[in-house]
Amino acid sequence: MKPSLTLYLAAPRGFCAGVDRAIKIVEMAIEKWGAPVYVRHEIVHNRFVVDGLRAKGAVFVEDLGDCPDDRPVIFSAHGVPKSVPAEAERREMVYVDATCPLVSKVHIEAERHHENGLQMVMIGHAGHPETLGTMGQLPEGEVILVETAEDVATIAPRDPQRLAFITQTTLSVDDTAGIVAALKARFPTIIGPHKEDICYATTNRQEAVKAIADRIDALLVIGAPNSSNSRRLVEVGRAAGCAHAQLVERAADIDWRALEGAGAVGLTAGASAPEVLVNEVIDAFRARFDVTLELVETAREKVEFKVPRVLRQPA
Ligand code: 2E6
Ligand code: F3S
Repeated sequence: MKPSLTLYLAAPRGFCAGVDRAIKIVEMAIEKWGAPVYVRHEIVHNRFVVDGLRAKGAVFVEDLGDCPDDRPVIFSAHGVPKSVPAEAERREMVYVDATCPLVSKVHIEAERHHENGLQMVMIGHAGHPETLGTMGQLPEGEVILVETAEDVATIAPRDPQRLAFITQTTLSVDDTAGIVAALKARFPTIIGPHKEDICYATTNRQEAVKAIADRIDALLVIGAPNSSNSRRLVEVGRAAGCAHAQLVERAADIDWRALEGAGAVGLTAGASAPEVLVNEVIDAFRARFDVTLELVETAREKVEFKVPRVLRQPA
């Protein structure tokens, strides 16, 4: 007899509209131009997605310098510094920008504030491609990065009266509120978005985790170690009181020993994790437990983004 276990499945989970669009862009580019199509950086942070596209003819590189001039190149969903399309244009390359429109919105915000003479503070994670891309919209020194509320005390803006802030789209909603409060306390005239620039998908996936956190003994988040939004889901689960929260890329990564004696487990997936991996994990649970599946839905998402026009036209 298998032990009983309730699996609380969070909704929304998994692919967001920006990820869906970015993957379609690569697939449609291969259909239109044939293989190989180059992709600068993982199109989204998921090995399974990247391997699938590679099998169809995508070639993933970190640097535009590794792409030939005469093949199309796609820029990943996380966005790129301005220098990247500038170089592609200089080399007369065919390129398609798969930057999520909600990241592009932040780029535009930064440019607008810069045109108004404000220096920017960006709340984000150092070295993350989205942060590099967003900071790279403005000249060097125009964007100051802060990662924590403690960082706010240490920055030295040019004119503390003329500042605006922007954020990465995949941050923890609660941690960011603390950083924004610290910025507003130190720089009372700072201008920013209504709350922050965290996207709808990040917000909804964190809310769904909070809704299951007090019913579960453990939380599993399907996502990659380099996926910011997925890692934030693990942190949100822990902050909501779920001591045992694991990030797993797929079923084979599950630490079953840590789940011994668990009667209720929560399951969610980051915005770049495909639903096939969720099903794989559910099947792995069914092989070991007598599973009762409970869907906990905290929001319904209807956001869709169109692919760029160049891919909607015949070759
Ligand atoms: C682009 C922008 C935001 O690491 P991160 O969470 O940013 O990226 P992915 O690829 O895991 O998630 C989708 C995404 C793309 N999020
Ligand atoms: Fe875009 Fe948010 Fe997804 S910024 S790629 S909708 S996680």
